[in-house]
Amino acid sequence: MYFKKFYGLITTIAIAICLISQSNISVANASEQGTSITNNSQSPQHTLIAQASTGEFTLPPLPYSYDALDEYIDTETMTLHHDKHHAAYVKNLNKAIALYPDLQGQSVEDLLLNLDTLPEDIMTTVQNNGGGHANHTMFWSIMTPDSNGKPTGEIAAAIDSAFGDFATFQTEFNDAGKKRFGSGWAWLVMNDQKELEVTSTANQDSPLMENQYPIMGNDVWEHAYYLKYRNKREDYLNSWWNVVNWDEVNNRFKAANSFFE
Ligand code: MN3
Repeated sequence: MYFKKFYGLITTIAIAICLISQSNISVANASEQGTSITNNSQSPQHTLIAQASTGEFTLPPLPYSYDALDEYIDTETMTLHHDKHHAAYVKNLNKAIALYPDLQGQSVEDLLLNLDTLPEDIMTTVQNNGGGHANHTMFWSIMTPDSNGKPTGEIAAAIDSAFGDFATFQTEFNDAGKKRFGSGWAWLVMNDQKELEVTSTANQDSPLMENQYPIMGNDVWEHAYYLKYRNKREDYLNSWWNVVNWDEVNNRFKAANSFFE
């Protein structure tokens, strides 16, 4: 009996230590991953996507479990999408960067903003895989199982002001995703006039390539939805609003404003 209690206590302590050290690890990774776009150390989520000290980009862990969004995005899709597709973009980006030590230390955002200055033999690889890394890092962060379903805070007012109301914005955003032929993304971006726009890009092209800041984007590659929604991209686009993390979209809206200051 005594030993059972003792053993139980030791297990509890061990689990607690594990949890504490895990949270330390994620904080360490977050700060290692980059410097803040806004220079606001209290907002670690709007960081640039930086290389680790080893000169490599790393696959960020999902900020929730693989099955957290299951009602709208199934567990198998989330697992393959993160662990295989996103991981491949990171791996291929690293392979390209490894050829040019001068590029070590640059963030993904910097690489994408200055694509045309890169060595020609890696330009397309960085466009596709740097874009893939930036787009997916954004994508995981702007989803949550605890979505409140509609915009809050400053982005709510900015959407109303730019598009009339949330429903009109949703329709425009969904249309951008629906009409994207083949693979790509639907976006809400801020342009360099600090105006909000709905756009769409092909493949893994980032809005940063057009000097637009990606505030939120939905992945309309078939790999993002086909297992659950099959060919019905429109159903996926409509469902996706149930998992949007408006707190993080607000963080990105602030980062967008700082980006063009
Ligand atoms: Mn994808």
